[in-house]
Amino acid sequence: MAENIARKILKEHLVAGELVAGQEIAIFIDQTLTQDATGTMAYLQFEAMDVPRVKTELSVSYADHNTLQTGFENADDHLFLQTVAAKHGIYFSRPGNGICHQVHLERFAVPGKTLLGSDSHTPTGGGIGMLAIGAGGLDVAVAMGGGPFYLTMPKIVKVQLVNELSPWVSAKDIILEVLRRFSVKGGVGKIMEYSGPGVAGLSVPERATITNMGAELGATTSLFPSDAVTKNFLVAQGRGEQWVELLPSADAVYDEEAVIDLAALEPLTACPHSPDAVKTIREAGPIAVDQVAIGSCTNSSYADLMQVAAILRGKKVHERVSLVIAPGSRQVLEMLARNGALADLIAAGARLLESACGPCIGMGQAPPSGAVSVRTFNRNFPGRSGTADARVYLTGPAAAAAAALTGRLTDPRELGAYKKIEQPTKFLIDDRMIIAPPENPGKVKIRRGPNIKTLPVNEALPEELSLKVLLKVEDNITTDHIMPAGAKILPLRSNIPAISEHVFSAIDPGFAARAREAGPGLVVGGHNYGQGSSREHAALAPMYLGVKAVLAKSFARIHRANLINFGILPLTFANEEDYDGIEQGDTLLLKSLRSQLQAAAGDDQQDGYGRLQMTSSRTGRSFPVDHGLTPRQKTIVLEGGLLNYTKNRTGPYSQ
Ligand code: MIC
Ligand code: SF4
Repeated sequence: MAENIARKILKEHLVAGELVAGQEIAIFIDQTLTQDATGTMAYLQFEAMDVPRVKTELSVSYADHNTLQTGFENADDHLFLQTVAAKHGIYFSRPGNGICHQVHLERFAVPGKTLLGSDSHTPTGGGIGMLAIGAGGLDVAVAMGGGPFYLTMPKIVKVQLVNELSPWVSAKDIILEVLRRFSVKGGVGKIMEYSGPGVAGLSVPERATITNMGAELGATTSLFPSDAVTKNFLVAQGRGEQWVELLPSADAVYDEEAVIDLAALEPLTACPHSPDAVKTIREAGPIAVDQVAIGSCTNSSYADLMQVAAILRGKKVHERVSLVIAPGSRQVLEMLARNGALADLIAAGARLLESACGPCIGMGQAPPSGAVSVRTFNRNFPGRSGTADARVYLTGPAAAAAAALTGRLTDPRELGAYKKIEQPTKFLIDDRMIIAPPENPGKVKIRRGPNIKTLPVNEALPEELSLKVLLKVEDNITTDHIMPAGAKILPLRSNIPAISEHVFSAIDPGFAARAREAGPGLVVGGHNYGQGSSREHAALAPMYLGVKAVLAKSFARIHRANLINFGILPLTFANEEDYDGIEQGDTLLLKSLRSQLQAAAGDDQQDGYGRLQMTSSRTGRSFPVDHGLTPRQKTIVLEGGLLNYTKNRTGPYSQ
C-alpha cells in the first residue's frame, strides 16, 4: 500500500491491533523523555514497577520547568531526578541546560523512531521526522519498562504546504493558521502530516515550531518528512550518521487533506485566551503592550533568537515594556554569547532568564495586573501567566521583538528590510551538562527530600457509585483550570496531598474542601474537557480528593488516558442535552457498574461506546452515558488504575 510517513513508522513499531482509524493499537517506544514537573511522579511509578534498568534505546530526564528555587522543594526534586536517573540507566539533563523539547531535538531526536514524553509538547520531535507523542507519566513509566504504548489509531491528515513564506512571515504563522482553521479540538484523534513543496523551505527548528504547537490542536502528534534539510540539521549537530530518509510514498493515501498557501499568509497572533483565537496582527490592532516574553519550546531556537537580536541591535526596549528572554537551550545561549548577539539583547534592555520554561508555565515573570503580554509561546489560557487578569497574545519572534520596540502590537513588516537568518552549518556541541548513567549503578543512592511523598493508589471500582456533582464547567476546560501550575503550585508536584488542595482553585477555591467532604464525586464538563498539558496531576489529584468519574461532552486525548490510568471513569453524554439537566450538588447514581462493565468486557467494541445508565436522585430521571472503554481499559478502570493493573499481572507487562 502507498503509505504516508505516519503509517510507515507506526507499522514498524506495531505490537498489537490494526492500523484502522478509531481502533486501539499498541506500539513499542524507542525513546522516552520526562521533565521535572511530571518526572518525579513518572519515576516513582517506574520504581513501583520494580524494573532495574530502562529497556528503551534511550531515556532522558530533563530539569527545565521547576527551576525557580523559592524553597527546598524544586532543588530536592532535582536531586531525586538526578539520582533516580543514574540508578536506572537514564540520561539526566541538568537544570539550566534547556527546555526538554529543544534539547531533545538538538541532541537526541532521530527520524523514524518513536518517542514518548511526559509532556504534551513532545511532538516537537516531529520536526525531525520522529513519531513523538505526549502522554501521562505513568504511560511513560510503562514504556521505560519496555511495555507498549496504547493509543487509538488516529486519522492521518495531509497538510499540504505550497509556495513560500513572504518576508517577516514565520513558521509560527503557519501553525497559527492551522489553529485558526482547525480549532483547539480540531486535531483530536488525528496526526497532522506535513508535505508538499513548501516543506523544503522550512528548517528543522521551524518545522519543530509547527509540530510543537500541534499539541494545541489536540492532535495525537504532527510530523514532517526527513529530507535533505533534516540531514543538514543532523550533520550540523554532529549526528549526521543518525539521518535516514523518510518520505511518503508517491501516491500515499490520507484520511483528510488541507492545503495551506504559504505565500498568502501574513503575520498572525492568537488573541486572549485561546491559541485558536487567531487574527492577523493588523486586524488585532496596535494594542498597548506591557510585557514581551520570548522563549519556550515553541520559539527559542538559535535562528529565532538571532532574528530577535538582529531586530533589537542598537535599539532600546520601549519604556512601557518589560522584555524577558529565556533561550531554549544552553547550546543556543552559548552560541549567542560567543557570536555577540547576546550583547545586543542585553544592550537593548532585555531581561535574561536561564534556559528553561520560565514564564511559559508561570515560573516567574508574571505580568502586572490587567497587562497585555506578547509571547512567543504556545498557550495563552487564562491565568497561566501567573496574573489572573493578564491578556496574552501569542506571536512569532519577529512580531514579539517589534512589540518590544514600539510598545504596541506590531506587524513585523513595519520593521522594513528583511534579512533571513540562515541555519548554522555547525552548532556548538558540548554535552557535558547531560549526565550519562553509570554502567554499574550499584553505589548510587537515591536522594528523596521531604517534599517527595508516596504515590496514592486508587481502589478497585465498586459495584455501585453514588456520585455528588462537585462542579459543572463549560467547553474547553484546560488542565491549567483543573490543576493550575505556576511558581507556587508547581513545587508540590511530588506531593499529591498538598497539591490536591489546589484542584480547580482558580475557578472555584472551595472545590478541594467540598470534594473531601462529599465522598465519591463527579465533575461535569463540556467539549474538549482536559485540553492542554499532559500533567497526570489533573487526574491524580482529583482522584485523591475522591473524584470517581468525569462526565463530559468530549475529552482531550491525553487527559482521558490519564483519567483511565488512575481509575477514574471518563464518561460522555449519549445525548448532549442531558448536560443541561444536571446541577452542581446533584447526586447521580451508577448501578451495577462492575457487572455492566464486566459483562461487556472482551466481547464488544474496539471503538464502540459501551453504554451505562445514570440516574439523578433529584429529578429521578435516568439518562444514558457512554464510557467508550476498550476491553483493556475497562479492566484497568475496574482494577483501580494502571498501576494496580500492572501489579495484578504476573509479569509487569504481560497483557
Ligand atoms: C505545559 O506546557 O503546560 C507543561 C507544563 O509543559 C505541561 C506539563 C506539566 O504540566 O508538567 C504539558 O504541556 O504537558
Ligand atoms: Fe515548558 Fe512551556 Fe514548553 Fe510546556 S509549553 S514544555 S511549560 S516551554
